[in-house]
Amino acid sequence: MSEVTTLPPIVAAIRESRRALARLLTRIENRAAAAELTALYPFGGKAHLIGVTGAPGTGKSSLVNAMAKAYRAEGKTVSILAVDPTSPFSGGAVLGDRIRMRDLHGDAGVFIRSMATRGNLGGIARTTLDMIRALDAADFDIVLIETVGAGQSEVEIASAAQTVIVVEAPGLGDDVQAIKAGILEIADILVVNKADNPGVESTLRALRAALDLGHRAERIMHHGKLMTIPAAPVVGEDSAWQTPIVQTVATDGTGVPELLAKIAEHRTYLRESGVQRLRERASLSAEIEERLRDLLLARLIEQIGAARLQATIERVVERQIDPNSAAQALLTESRGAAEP
Ligand SMILES: Nc1nc2c(ncn2[C@@H]2O[C@H](COP(=O)(O)OP(=O)(O)OP(=O)(O)O)[C@@H](O)[C@H]2O)c(=O)[nH]1
Ligand SMILES: [Mg+2]
Repeated sequence: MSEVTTLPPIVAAIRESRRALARLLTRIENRAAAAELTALYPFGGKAHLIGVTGAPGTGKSSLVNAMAKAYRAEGKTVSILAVDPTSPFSGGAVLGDRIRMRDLHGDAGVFIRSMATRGNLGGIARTTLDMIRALDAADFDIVLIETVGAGQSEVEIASAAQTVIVVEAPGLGDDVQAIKAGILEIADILVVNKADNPGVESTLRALRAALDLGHRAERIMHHGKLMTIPAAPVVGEDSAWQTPIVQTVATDGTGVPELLAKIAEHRTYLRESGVQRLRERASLSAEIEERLRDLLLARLIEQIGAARLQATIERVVERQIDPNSAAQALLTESRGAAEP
């Protein structure tokens, strides 16, 4: 391909070699890939980013697996990023990978990566964003991001995607898990998986009732903040997206073609309504703000110096000064220190 010669080396490398891609993802996990991320950013934006989240054991890994197979049958390339912030050493990602290795192993059109999570949850969310950007620039048609929907940060990870699928299953308890966890709000598509199990009807009823109560504003979760962005510019009365509920049996692929059809519909909706742009803008602006906050804080702490910071903390502990005055004083002093 003549196009390849014009690509930055890192982009050419990750498009040509899975090993180069894997190594880049490791550097991203280690926060040692700033230059590469800068180089590859302009080459993303083509993949469809699909988040799959839900309570433990609902069948997310099995579903992601079935979706990957169905996309492969359509001739699309697929990458899977499994993030499990709840358990670094057990369950989730590892079990999911085992299922995938059995079903998808040896297919060059599929790339699988699970994220060994470390650090704080906000850091994980940002690393996930960077990894998604790398997979996007590596030119996959589909990027599937799987995470356990157990808390806010997991919700954040899922909503780094363009289309968010919340997976529910009957028989995991008396209540619908997604309603309890508060992740229904971010669902673009709801899946009731394990539709072969008893209790499907009551799960469907509970979800429909919850959806009826929900409002229509576009909401996204980003870096710990639930942001409400303006609803889609409405062309016709019924052009706003109605969250569909799809029933699946991930283990045998039942309902997966219907799910893929809904995902495709959602992508069209995102583009034609302008919602995709709105979401991107909102989440990028939040990301830039957060990065700016981190940079400023690091710079400030450097200017203040560890010793002075420690001394001030001691004074607050001894109640000689209150925390707000302490922060104000440190800021003022750091300004003085920054001047030549
Ligand atoms: N009967 C039935 N079992 C299913 C279905 N989908 C998944 N399972 C089974 O449910 C169990 C959990 O499936 P996983 O795909 O690992 O679920 P998960 O949500 O990824 O689990 P965690 O990553 O641990 O949160 C496995 O034993 C699957 O074989 C389904 O549609 N029907
Ligand atoms: Mg899993």
